[in-house]
Amino acid sequence: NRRAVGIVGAGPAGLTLGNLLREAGIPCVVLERGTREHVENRPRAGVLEHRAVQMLAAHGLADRLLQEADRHGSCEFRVDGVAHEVDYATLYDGQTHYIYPQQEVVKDLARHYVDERGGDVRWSVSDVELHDVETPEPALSWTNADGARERLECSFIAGADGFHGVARRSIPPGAVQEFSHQHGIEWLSILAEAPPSTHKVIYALHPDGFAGHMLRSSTVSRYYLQVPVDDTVDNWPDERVWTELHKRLALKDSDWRLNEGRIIEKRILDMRSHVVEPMNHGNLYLLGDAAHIITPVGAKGMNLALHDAEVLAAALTSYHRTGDDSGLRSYSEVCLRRVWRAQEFSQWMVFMIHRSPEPFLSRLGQARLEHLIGSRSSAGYFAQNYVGP
Ligand code: FAS
Repeated sequence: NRRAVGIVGAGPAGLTLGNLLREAGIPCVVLERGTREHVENRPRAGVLEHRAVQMLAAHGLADRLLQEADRHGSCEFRVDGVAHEVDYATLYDGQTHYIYPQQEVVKDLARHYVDERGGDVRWSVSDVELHDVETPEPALSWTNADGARERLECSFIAGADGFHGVARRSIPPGAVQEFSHQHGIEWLSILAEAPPSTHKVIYALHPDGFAGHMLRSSTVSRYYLQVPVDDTVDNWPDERVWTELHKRLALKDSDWRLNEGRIIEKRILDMRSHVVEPMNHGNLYLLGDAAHIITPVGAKGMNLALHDAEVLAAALTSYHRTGDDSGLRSYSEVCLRRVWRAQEFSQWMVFMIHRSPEPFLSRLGQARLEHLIGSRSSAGYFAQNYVGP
């Protein structure tokens, strides 16, 4: 029997790749350390780029998303209590963002892959190991949910197991270059059962720091608060969170109010970027967070994962069908071009919406924001990168 593509990780990257390979008739098996219930209920990202939705729809994976997702064409920069709206859809051929929680994307991907296409996922595995990735006969071994050791002879291995996964760590030191950058910013990420307070994303700049009002659904909202580097969640009881959010998001001369609700998640996000080059080693291909980490500022993480999966699926399909390996040889270069562009945009945003501890840099960031608000060409650059090149 034909060797299968072994996919480690059932997040957006792994399940998209599984669906696309399954659709192309290529045997694949997904290994996931969590339960299906766990991965389908893990709140993370919430914004999908226009092109990512087009890709999912082209493969029959966006049915519920297209029915339920909100579409956003503008966002607001609130500077010292004054609102400035940027209508990025108008500036970018009417393309919009889709607001749809990541766990709903994963739920849909699992439904299509497992329930509708008979795809093979091994849930609740542990001790996954990669073998012989530098040979034409790589393999995966793991301990299954019943405690028995299993092995799969693979044609290729796809490492879609996130930043803390096993795939990247299986690459011998020195075989890839790792770029890492700490942005020197820390966010408190908050998820609350509160209906959106506006129907757009708000980036608020206040003398005491940045605050973000994101959206996830009609009943749940995500917020971000810039906190001192090395701060901890323990310093942020719910009451203090709401006081700070009300203060930083306040709008001058307006009766606008921030909705409150039960806080269901608080976590510290250290704003860092990380990129592995190349994104493959032998017959191991990394995709999604296993290959790159980006700050949530530009809402790029999940979108990059979906793009990697699309490129890798096309390359593997072409190779399995015709033996043409050009897509596999160019995989890393094609993905990294988009990854670095997203990193550059994310850095541009981080610098613009945070007050730097260094006054000179703070003023530069402010000048950048004033240019964005006042200039159509700068807003065009923002729109093109924000909605997704
Ligand atoms: P994932 O991490 O989603 O999936 C990897 C999968 O591999 C997981 O299911 C994991 O259980 C499994 N796995 C790991 N190790 C394994 C092993 N050894 N064996 C088997 N399975 C293993 N991005 C945004 O754009 N906007 C946001 O607002 C945003 N918020 C975020 C908040 C948090 C708290 C986090 C952690 C990330 C956030 N992100 C955000 C980024 C996030 O959305 C990622 O970009 C996205 O999950 C990437 O998808 P995958 O590459 O599939 O990785």
